[in-house]
Amino acid sequence: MTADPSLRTVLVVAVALIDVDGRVLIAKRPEGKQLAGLWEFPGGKVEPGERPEAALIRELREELGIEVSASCLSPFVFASHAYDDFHLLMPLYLCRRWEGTVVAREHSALAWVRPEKLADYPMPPADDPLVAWLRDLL
Ligand code: 523
Repeated sequence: MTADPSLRTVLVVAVALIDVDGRVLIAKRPEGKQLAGLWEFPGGKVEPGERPEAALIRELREELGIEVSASCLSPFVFASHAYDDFHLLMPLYLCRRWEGTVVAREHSALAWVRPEKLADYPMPPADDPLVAWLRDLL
């Protein structure tokens, strides 16, 4: 598929938090937001002038109430998807260490899921291809 050059690009950062049992955290997008009801890798938009890792640390604090340090974030793969009105570019980071316990502050639900079970959860199209990459890695 060729990208439509007239679409603006939105940079979003996301993370696969991986617990000691190798399960991955996914979060359900709440009613009223775009793509409501789908399960995503948590994250959000990078603000102008913001470093991607700083954006992810901020989003994880706001959305899940956890503290992550930049040294614990390893870049893994890029997702790229043309939604109807913008093109999403989204690096996925891996993270195995954080402080605090995850709480759904902005999502309607959270789930810790074994990599081979991730495909059972409907996800935004940008996140879908990441599942196979994670399954191969974990
Ligand atoms: N996605 C997406 N997958 C994914 C995320 C975190 C986001 O496809 N794992 C899409 C969903 C939205 C756009 O990226 O169309 C922005 O994500 P959003 O709304 O979670 O970013 P926020 O929270 O920074 O945006 P505001 O609600 O506008 O503050």
